[in-house]
Order: sequence, then structure tokens, then C-alpha cells
Amino acid sequence: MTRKIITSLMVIAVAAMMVGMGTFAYFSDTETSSGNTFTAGTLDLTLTESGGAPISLTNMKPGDSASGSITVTNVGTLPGSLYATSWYVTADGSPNPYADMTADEVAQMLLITAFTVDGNAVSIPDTDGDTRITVFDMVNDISGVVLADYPGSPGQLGTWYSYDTNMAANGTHTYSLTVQFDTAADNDYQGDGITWTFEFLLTQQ
Ligand SMILES: [Ca+2]
Ligand SMILES: [Ca+2]
Repeated sequence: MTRKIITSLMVIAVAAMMVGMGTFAYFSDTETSSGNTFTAGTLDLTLTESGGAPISLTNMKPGDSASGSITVTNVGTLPGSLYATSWYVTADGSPNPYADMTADEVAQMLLITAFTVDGNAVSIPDTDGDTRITVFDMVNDISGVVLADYPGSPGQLGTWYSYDTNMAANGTHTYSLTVQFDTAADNDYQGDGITWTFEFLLTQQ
């Protein structure tokens, strides 16, 4: 007799005994899955600038130019939708001789001589039709195809334009700009200036 057959006989004997007692038992087996975890992912956006501010032109004279870049990174664990907006406000120096130029007028004297996103050149529409591509054109590009528009007044949320509807975790985008103070700026522009701001928003998909 082999070991295998012995085992079979024993099982049959036990079953017969249960029937004789008039009691039905049901085999059961319970498995427990423990240690399941449900942890919320994160959306977290960081922004790094080249230097303190991405572009700084102070005490500028016509013809001066400056370059800078902004890098935004999704350091969270979830993909998100990236939005961008941009606006400028008056930031005049003192003294401010001759005329007091508006923020829009100053922005129209700041030529954008280079603009890339992730290293790819992006063309900016000539929003005001003056045949020059300036900070004004970029910020007031209501189509939002370039970067963003900020139609509201400072401190209010304006329109956010989607730049990347699927920014992966660890995804990154870099905006690089070169701005030049137009040599066409006359004495009226002495002492006038703007502060230009970019904001980025990452939302859950
Ligand atoms: Ca223009
Ligand atoms: Ca002035």
C-alpha cells in the first residue's frame, strides 16, 4: 500500500461518522487581506527662477537687454493640468521726469527678442499691430496661445490658460525670455517702469 491510498481512506471514514451523528458540518475557509493602503497622491508645483527674479532690468537705458528663465516642476505624485497667467503693474522709479508713461506704454517699449518653452521657440502674435513684438503683446494676447492673459486688475484672479493638460509627476517646463528696452524710447520713458509677474497653477485632472 502506498502512502497516497492510506490518506484517502481516512478521509472517507471521517465523513461517514459525521453522517451517523445527524449533523452536517460545512467546511469553510476564510482568508483575510490585510495591510491594504489608501494614500492620497499629491499635487505640488515648484517654481525656480534663474537668479532672484527671472529678468531684471533696472536703471535701464534704451538698447539694454536682459535674459532669464522660469522652470516649473510637478514635484507631486499625481499628474495635473498646468495653467499659466501673467500680468504687469506700474513700478516707476523716482524721479520720474518728463511724462509719466503708463504700464502699457512701458510694456510696449520692452521688446521680446527671444522666447522659448522647453527650448522650442514660440512665436508671439503682434497683439497691438505695431509690428514689434513686446511684453504688451505677450501679456495682452487674449487668445492665450502664447502663455496667458491677465484681464483682471492686480490682486484678482484673471483668466488662466491651460498650458499642459497632462503634466506628469516629475514633469517640468522651462520658459526662457530675452527682453530689450527699445532704442525708440524717448525721454518721456525716463523713470518709468513695470513689474512683470508670471503665475502657474497645477490642478487635479
Ligand atoms: Ca506689438
Ligand atoms: Ca517718465
